[in-house]
Amino acid sequence: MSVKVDAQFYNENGYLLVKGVFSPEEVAEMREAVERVIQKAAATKYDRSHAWQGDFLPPEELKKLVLKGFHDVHYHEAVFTRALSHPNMTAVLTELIGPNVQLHHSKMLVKPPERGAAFPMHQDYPYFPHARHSMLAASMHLDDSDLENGCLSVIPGSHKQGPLPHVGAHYLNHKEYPLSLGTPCPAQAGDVLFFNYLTIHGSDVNRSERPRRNVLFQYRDPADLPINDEHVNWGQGLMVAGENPVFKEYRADYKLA
Ligand SMILES: O=C(O)CCC(=O)C(=O)O
Repeated sequence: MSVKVDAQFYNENGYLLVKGVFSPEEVAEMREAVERVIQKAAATKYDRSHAWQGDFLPPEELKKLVLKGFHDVHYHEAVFTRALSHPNMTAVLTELIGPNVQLHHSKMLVKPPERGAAFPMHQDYPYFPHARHSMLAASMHLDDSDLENGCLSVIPGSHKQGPLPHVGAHYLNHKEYPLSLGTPCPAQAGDVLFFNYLTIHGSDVNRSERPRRNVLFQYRDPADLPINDEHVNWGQGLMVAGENPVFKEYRADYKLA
């Protein structure tokens, strides 16, 4: 299976939807793994909703919303390690980032039916700023997603504005950047939406009777160094393509809590 990559579109617009990166069998295996992570967490103190809080929705509505949002899923289930280094993924990543590609982190973002949380418009930059802005997200769809179940929306070309002020380094002023400003990116299970960490993006509440399960990987050029060692994890720096030219000069400073 080979995928079609329009790097010029990505460079101009800051995002690219690539169809059919994963087969229905691979998607089914990952859905099962997502369910296992949720079930395992349910038996621990880590089981809480990760729905974003703020002033972008009325408090009564926010209270009802749920996001199963666990980080570092590739340390829990090997199927995600295979996915993040899948030949179709690296085929796209090397076109968009360059020959050397390094994983930054992984997470799952599961919006349950009827009450799946929203993400107000934001850039990912403030969470893990880097010098050269090579960082991008690859959001892998495990369900068909559309506006009803809270698909991602992006503002095309917004990456060219550079870093913008976020409310408490969290999200953009929602009056200036309502979700309706975005271009919805409906996708099918197995498709991956790639977007730069400066591209403004967000997603609405899942009001449908279907789940919206996405798993997101962030990647960078290893020579694009972080401005500070925020958002690091113990195994950060897995190479998925090419070589790491700065291994001796830089390694994330991770301390066990
Ligand atoms: O999956 C989504 O709908 C949005 C996720 C997102 O924006 C993020 O994790 O930064």
